[in-house]
Amino acid sequence: MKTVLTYGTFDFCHFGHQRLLWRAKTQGDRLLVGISTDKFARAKGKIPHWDSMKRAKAIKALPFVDDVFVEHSVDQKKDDIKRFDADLLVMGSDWEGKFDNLGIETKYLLRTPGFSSIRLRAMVAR
Ligand code: C2G
Repeated sequence: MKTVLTYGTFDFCHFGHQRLLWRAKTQGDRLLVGISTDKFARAKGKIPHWDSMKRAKAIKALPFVDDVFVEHSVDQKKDDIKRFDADLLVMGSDWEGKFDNLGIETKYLLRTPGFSSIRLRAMVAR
């Protein structure tokens, strides 16, 4: 059973997020997704339109996501890798090189152009 981990805010759960998650799932048998808390999202400079409960439910509802868990900090990955006995970490290319040397393989998949939570938030705010 190959377990894949990934993490994110996933505000609006848009196509770019879904495409990352779908590609991550194809890399293994089980995909577990860390959903940033509202507090951690703010620490990353984001003000999610959807709160963490809604963001987690939207991601959990995707058929290629096996489960979600809480991401409180960018530094919890080593503990999560042990907790879930993970084999692979997958992140979008905007994180290229940021999560190497965690003791498991890390793959960075190209971001999907044209989809951004920031732009969606601006559209909703009008
Ligand atoms: N993503 C993508 N294409 C987009 C937008 C996002 O592939 N058009 C990917 C990002 O690269 C990331 C994932 O989707 O791997 C989630 O995106 P965000 O919610 O923006 O993630 P972020 O807030 O950067 O949180 O510890 C890691 C952080 O929690 C990642």
